[in-house]
Amino acid sequence: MAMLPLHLEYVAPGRGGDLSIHKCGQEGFKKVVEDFTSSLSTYDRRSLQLEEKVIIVGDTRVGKSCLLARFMNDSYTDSFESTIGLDFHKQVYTHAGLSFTLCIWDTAGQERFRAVSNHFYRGAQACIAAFDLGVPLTLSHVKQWVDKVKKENTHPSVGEICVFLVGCKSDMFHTVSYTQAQHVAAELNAEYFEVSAKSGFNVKTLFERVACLLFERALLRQMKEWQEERTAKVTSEGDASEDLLLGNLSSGRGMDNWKVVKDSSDRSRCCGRS
Ligand SMILES: Nc1nc2c(ncn2[C@@H]2O[C@H](COP(=O)(O)OP(=O)(O)O)[C@@H](O)[C@H]2O)c(=O)[nH]1
Ligand SMILES: [Mg+2]
Repeated sequence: MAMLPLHLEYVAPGRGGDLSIHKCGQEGFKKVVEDFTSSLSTYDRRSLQLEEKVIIVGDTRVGKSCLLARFMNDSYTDSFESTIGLDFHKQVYTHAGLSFTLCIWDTAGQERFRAVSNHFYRGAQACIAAFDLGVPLTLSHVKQWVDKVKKENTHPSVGEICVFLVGCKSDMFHTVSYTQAQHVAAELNAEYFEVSAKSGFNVKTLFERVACLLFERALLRQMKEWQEERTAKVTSEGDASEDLLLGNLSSGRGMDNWKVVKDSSDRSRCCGRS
């Protein structure tokens, strides 16, 4: 029985590569998803919980909550008042009959470094490290935030966390240049996006990218579990279809085939939170 070739990993610009996880193009990835879903029973498909957690970190007032509000409600207000404590949203996508939940956590007013509870960081698969393009000091604090996120997610089963460096308020005068921010992004092995919650610039693109990467991650983990179960069961000669399925892995960068099915306010059962 062939072993699962899970050498797939997040390849960030700092490591000198294509941003895609795999190299075979979106068609190949679609085929993998379709083969995977068609191999599942209706019961398995319904019970499949593909879910990942992304957290937004960064200094206070850099624009984190406005960014999230723009993404979730397509709205913006200059005097955004967040509730004190952790804030939590989820976005559910479907793709090839599979449902995927992106859980997004915001610190909601607890940005003083020690005030954020460890519960906030744990289990995150991705981190949006935000800074204000008009306040260079907020960029210099980003590494501290990312280090903290990584420190709380060291379990080997979690894998390396995906980091997105995000320059907020791109509609305003920039005192941080694109080159400066790119330099920090490279140090962090992060992808860099400039966004504006006010105008909406790049907000959808950012979250789509996060969702695509985390969907792949969730799916690969599920497939690995699924294959391990099968490997344990099958005692006869290797199953050729498995090799074909896994040999075809590729990245889906865009969300063309995705559909948002709900912006749920149901806060139960998301990324372990109850
Ligand atoms: N011009 C501009 N101002 C923004 C933008 N996003 C946020 N702000 C301003 O920055 C303030 C702080 O934003 P907020 O999202 O609450 O920051 P947080 O503390 O990081 O969550 C807001 O009240 C807005 O006045 C943006 O995209 N453009
Ligand atoms: Mg906030």
